[in-house]
Amino acid sequence: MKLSDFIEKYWSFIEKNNIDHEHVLLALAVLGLLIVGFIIRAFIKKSKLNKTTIQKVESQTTQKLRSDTPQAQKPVSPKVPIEPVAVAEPPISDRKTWLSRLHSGLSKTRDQFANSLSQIIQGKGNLDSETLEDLHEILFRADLGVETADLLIDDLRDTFKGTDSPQWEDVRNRLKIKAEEILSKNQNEANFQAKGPTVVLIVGVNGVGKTTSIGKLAAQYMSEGKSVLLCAADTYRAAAIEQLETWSNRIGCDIVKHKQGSDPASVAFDGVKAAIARNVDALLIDTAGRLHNKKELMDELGKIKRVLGKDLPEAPHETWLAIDATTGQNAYQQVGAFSDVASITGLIVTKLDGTAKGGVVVGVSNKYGIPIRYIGVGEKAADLREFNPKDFSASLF
Ligand SMILES: Nc1nc2c(ncn2[C@@H]2O[C@H](COP(=O)(O)OP(=O)(O)OP(=O)(O)O)[C@@H](O)[C@H]2O)c(=O)[nH]1
Ligand SMILES: [Mg+2]
Repeated sequence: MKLSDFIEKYWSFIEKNNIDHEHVLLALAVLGLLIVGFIIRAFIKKSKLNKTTIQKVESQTTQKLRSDTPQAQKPVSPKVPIEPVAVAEPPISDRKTWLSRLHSGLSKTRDQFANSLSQIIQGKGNLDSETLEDLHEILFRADLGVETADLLIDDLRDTFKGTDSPQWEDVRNRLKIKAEEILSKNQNEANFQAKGPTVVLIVGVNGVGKTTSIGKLAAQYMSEGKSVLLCAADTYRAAAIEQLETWSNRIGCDIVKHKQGSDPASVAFDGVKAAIARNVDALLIDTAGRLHNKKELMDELGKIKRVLGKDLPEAPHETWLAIDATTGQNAYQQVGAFSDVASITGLIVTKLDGTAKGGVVVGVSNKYGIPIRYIGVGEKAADLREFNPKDFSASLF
């Protein structure tokens, strides 16, 4: 039908039935709007469908990629409790800085080993008894002590038995592995209290680095968010109290002190009382340097220890002996003598940066079975760090 015919028919129908034109036009407009509405709705639905399909495909692809990698992991059920990370690893840049400090701190010891050992091994057919004897002497000279040098040499003999012309690098790597094994077997967790103060008593002979180690430790603990109280129980040496006070001001922690010449046991007693009252995390007690062969000074240490336990029965929770690596063989005698009177629970080995006698760390650990808690490779606060057998052995040889 032509459009003109349709319009003609429409007019005749309208006029015949007496219908209002405006009503018809309104009905047509509503119908048109409805049709347009339907078209728009259909269009939106289609585009949503497309989006969901894209997302579905994307997630399938990601899942496939994950399952293709070797570290593929199943999704963890939300019902499974997530274990808290026990020990926060230091940031990578911080760890890198420490490793380079450790490496350069131990350079004197390492260079001595490297020069002497490589000279001995170079050009030798195998590790015969004469070569092993020479190696033994070098280890002994680096203050590893006879027993520990014996252990390392026996291990080299077994490892390289029948090996023709062993490479210096292989011998060195074997020494690293064995030293790490010796050190690791004596390590344990320090007895830090989950609740209430942990009391740490620091002892040692004169000038080994007790007070500076306490300052460095306090700075570290505080940076980890722990509250720290210092206790100046070295009432003997002139300016010892001021030295600790300077640290407390520098790092912003409190200090318990009496006058110079007062009874160190009574300062320690007050220190524990204050630590309990203020509920600090750590009480670090500095003591006077005492020669290990002076009986009355060693007896005084026994008295300090007894007093600490009066208000806090388990205190001191840790007793750390500071030894100076530069003193070499003398450090062995100090560990023996202090262990007899004060049951030492850990060692702080300082001044590893100034010596070629870094072997003392392995030797003392092996001989006395006491864990190494911290090592110092310089005078800055960041130069004292928790001991790690693997890192240490890797830098030693
Ligand atoms: N190079 C180096 N020096 C250190 C290290 N640890 C401590 N010292 C220095 O050793 C010196 C003695 O340190 P102190 O902390 O006073 O030693 P101390 O054991 O408290 O001494 P007394 O209280 O007199 O018995 C200071 O000059 C420290 O800076 C270290 O790891 N490396
Ligand atoms: Mg001191």
